[in-house]
Formats: sequence, C-alpha cells, structure tokens
Amino acid sequence: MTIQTLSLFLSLAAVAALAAVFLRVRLLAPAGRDYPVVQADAYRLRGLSFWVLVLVGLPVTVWLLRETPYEAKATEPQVVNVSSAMWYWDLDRDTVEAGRPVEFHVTSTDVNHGFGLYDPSGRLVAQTQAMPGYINVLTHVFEEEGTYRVLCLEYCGLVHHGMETALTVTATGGGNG
Ligand SMILES: [Cu+2]
Repeated sequence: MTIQTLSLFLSLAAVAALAAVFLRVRLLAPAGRDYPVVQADAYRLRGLSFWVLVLVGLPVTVWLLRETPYEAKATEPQVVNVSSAMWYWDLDRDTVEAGRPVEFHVTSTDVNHGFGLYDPSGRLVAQTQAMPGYINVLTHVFEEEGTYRVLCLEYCGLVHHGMETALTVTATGGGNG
C-alpha cells in the first residue's frame, strides 16, 4: 500500500469518526438529560480521549516523523551530469543509489531534446528539457532498484527513436557516491 492510499483510508476513517460524533450529538439532543449526568459522561470521555492521545497519538506522531523529507534534504544529492546531442546521451555516471536524492544536471550541445526517465516496467518517472545553453536541474529519488531507461521525449531528427541509454539504480547503501 502506498503512503497516499494509506493517507486516504486514514482520512476516511477520521471523517467517519467525526460524522459518528455529530450523529451521536444529534441523537442525544432531544433527550433533555440532566446536566450533571451529561457532565459526568463528558468528563469520562475527556479522560479517555486524553489517554488515547497519549498512548496512540504520541507513538503515531513519532513514527510519522521518520517519514519527513528533512533527512533526505540534508543528504548530499548524487549529481549526474547529462549532456545530449543528436543522437545520444552522455551521462558522467551510470549508477546511482536508491532512497537518496539524485540531481540530474541536464543540457544539450545542439538542439532541444527531452530527457525522459523510465522505470524497469516502462513507466515515465521523471522528465525535463535538455536545452542548449541551459542546465536544467531535475531532482528525483528512486524508490526501487533496477535498470532505468533514458529516452528522448522531443523529436530531434532522423535517429530520435534511437536516442537511448540506461541508468542502474542500486539498493540503498550499495553505491559509492
Ligand atoms: Cu529526440
């Protein structure tokens, strides 16, 4: 399950819980119960909420903090200088490590090309323009190891379709830079 799917289900659960509280308030409203009884109930609920917050909320918060991007940002990015020309890619390194940010510095020596990065299943995961006279910086964190393909996304002439190279993504901790 991806973090997005998990977030969706957690949000739906929270919405359902909130709806249940509103429904309960609405159902109890006409009963006209005595104040002290309601007050005792509310205080019991308040005590329970406090301990749920301490025993569940605190560990969940600590657990989620591990997922913050601060740590990733603090890590030195792995820089890959990408130069392109009709009709090839020139990468100054062909291996990067998964789980750490990779910074592609992309340029072209002749015409515009499209730097397209495809995962092992053939899905486009990141892309930027390769332009003469400019260095476009594309940051990407590879989640999975494997052989990624680099293809040209912008028609650049006769052998545009043959403009291809590979980038190997190794497991976290497996690379050397
Ligand atoms: Cu092309």
